[in-house]
Amino acid sequence: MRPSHKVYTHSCVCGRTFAPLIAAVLILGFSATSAHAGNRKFILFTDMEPDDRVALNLFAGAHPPEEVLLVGTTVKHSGRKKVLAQRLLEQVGYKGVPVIQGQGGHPEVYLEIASSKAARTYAQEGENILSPRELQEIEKRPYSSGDLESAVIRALEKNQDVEIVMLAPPTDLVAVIEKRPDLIRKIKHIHIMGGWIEVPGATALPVRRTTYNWNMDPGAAAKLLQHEEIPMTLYSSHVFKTSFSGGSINDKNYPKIIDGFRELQTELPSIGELKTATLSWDRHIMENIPVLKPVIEPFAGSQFTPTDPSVVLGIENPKIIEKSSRVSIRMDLGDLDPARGYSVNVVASETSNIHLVDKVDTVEFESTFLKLLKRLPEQVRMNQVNQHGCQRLMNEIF
Ligand SMILES: [Ca+2]
Repeated sequence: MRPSHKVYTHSCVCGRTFAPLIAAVLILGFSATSAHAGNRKFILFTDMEPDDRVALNLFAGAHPPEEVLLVGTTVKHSGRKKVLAQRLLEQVGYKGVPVIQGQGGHPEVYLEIASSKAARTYAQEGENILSPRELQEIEKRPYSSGDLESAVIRALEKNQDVEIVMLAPPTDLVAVIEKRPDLIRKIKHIHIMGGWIEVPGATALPVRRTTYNWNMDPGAAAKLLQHEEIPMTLYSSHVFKTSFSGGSINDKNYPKIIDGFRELQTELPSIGELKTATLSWDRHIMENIPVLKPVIEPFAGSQFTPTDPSVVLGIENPKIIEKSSRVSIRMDLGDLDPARGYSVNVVASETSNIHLVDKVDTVEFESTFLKLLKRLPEQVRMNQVNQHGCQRLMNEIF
């Protein structure tokens, strides 16, 4: 019996009234999920952009809900992101997983960097997914909250060997680490998307400039990277430029993946709404960066970047990482190119526990992706059996 069973049965809201039924459902659910369920414990951080929707769907195809301690939303209107994340998680059978709002802010509080302007100013998140009235009501709520910081502290206090899946800027995690450095030992691994691209410099050597996740909170990113004692796997933007031509997954380069999504669109609401979210995002990018229109338009609504999904695929199958190296990374917060981002210095270091992914095996990437997509409907059904049987109480999880 997995340890998580104990936690799960203890936290049933409705256990007394429907105990025999719940017991039967749980047994069914657990025997069904045990084929590929371990007792891993994850905390996920998301900004709910379309590629995070892809990543969260894939994650739900690989992990039963009892492996997820909580999901935190961060960046910009993190309250709206919380509502959208809750909706998505319910659709994939993660209803009992707490979704907690983290740090955010109005777009103007973030640093003005030209390369991240389109993403910074995207305000139509949730259109055609939530009703205009719901969106209006949500808009009045606070953009930012300290709830996520407190929830992560409680989760780390009460658990060991926690794996962090960081699909967004590390603002809230770094706040936790600064306040409670004693909790660092509870973190087993950080799987993180962030990094830089390589741009031509004054000399023959390219200059590394930070990309969106780090540009949205450069201070937090710089601090996290100093914690070389924490095992991390870093998926940096520059790798995807070289491993994937054009940096996008679409009908032309990965038709089987896009077909896989098409097949699930009507069956799974989480995939149907992924298309809606992607279309809204693509339209915004085309309006704001007209030069990208010819590239985006042919695949509008049916494409995404492989970065955040790769973090989840790498957890499921480390073989997608063809090559990695131990590195020390220092961001120079005094050297900002307002068109791109901060300069980054990367050196090999045998004593650092930061593993930088140098190359993605695109064959493994595609086969793992397709495997998880294929598994998703059945795993969602199994997740739902668990979630109907038992809604976890937040206090008892933490
Ligand atoms: Ca993201």
